[in-house]
Amino acid sequence: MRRFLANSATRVSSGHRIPSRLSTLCLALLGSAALGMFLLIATPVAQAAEQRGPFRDCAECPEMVPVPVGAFVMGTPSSTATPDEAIAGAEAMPTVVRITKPFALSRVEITRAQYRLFVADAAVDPGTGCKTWDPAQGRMILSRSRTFANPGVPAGARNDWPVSCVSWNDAKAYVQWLARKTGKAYRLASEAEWEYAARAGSSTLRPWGDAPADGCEYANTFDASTRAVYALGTDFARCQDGFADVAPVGSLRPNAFGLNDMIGNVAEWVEDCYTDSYVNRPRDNRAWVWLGGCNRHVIRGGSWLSPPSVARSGARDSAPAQDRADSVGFRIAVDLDTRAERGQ
Ligand SMILES: [Ca+2]
Ligand SMILES: [Ca+2]
Repeated sequence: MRRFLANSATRVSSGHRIPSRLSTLCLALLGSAALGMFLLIATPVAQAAEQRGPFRDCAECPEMVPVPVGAFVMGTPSSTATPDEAIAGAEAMPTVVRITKPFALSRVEITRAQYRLFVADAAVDPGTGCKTWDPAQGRMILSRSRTFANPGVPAGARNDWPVSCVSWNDAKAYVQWLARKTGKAYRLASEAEWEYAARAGSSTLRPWGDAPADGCEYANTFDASTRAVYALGTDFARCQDGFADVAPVGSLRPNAFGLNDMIGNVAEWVEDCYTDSYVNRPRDNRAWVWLGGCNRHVIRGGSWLSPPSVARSGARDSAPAQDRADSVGFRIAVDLDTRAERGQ
């Protein structure tokens, strides 16, 4: 795999630059409705880690974007929801989280080409069986012959489509392989890191604001473009994102942290075990995982098939660790403090 590792730590010059300094993050700590109070927290962000721009750890490695450290409110207060967006469960428990450990996220979802490289190099069996959209039945069905290379939607084999039909176990195997190949601390993002990066300083329902109809420049969801082909009975974003189903990664505008497709395209596995509560969850970078593991893991961001009610920064989904679906993929994270410790 000499070619794979041929160009270590490539600086990406054309990517989005993280602002060198954000003056403050004003966070509304929403607490209980009984208290009915807001607490504004001014949190200086931008430490050493985000001074660097996007990078790759090898020529074939995913492009990584440093995320500024800071703090945010994880979850969505019910008061900000519209009548169509019932906020419930853990999401309705806004929790202040401090992201103090520098990390980077892949700018886009892991692509089919990147996943194919892993499958070939690690000589893993990608497995078969994937929940795919069946237009005839108008619902997801389990197709036992589908794989990441043949997920059903979209048909074809473009390398720059996000990989889908990959389980949480598959995503874990990918990051462990990449960590071995590069010697860097690659991993899945924690749920807190994911939401922090998706919000990118925003406290609205979506990174661009509250209105779904304002998001078609930023997110490939169940919009008018998709509804024209997939006649679902669900609500849709009343704008045209231009993609009936999966879009090539990075086709739409990035958020304020320079990350594309956090909302929509394919939904994304994160590290955390799933529970429908934020009570006692970690309030920092850490994933919330159980000793001995767990079966269900969290999925974030919604997909091209997601109506506005779930294509939001704070919305959560989950699935068993072995499940695959053609609307679910992943992106990856890497620790930056480890990089600094190694003098890089
Ligand atoms: Ca769409
Ligand atoms: Ca996504």
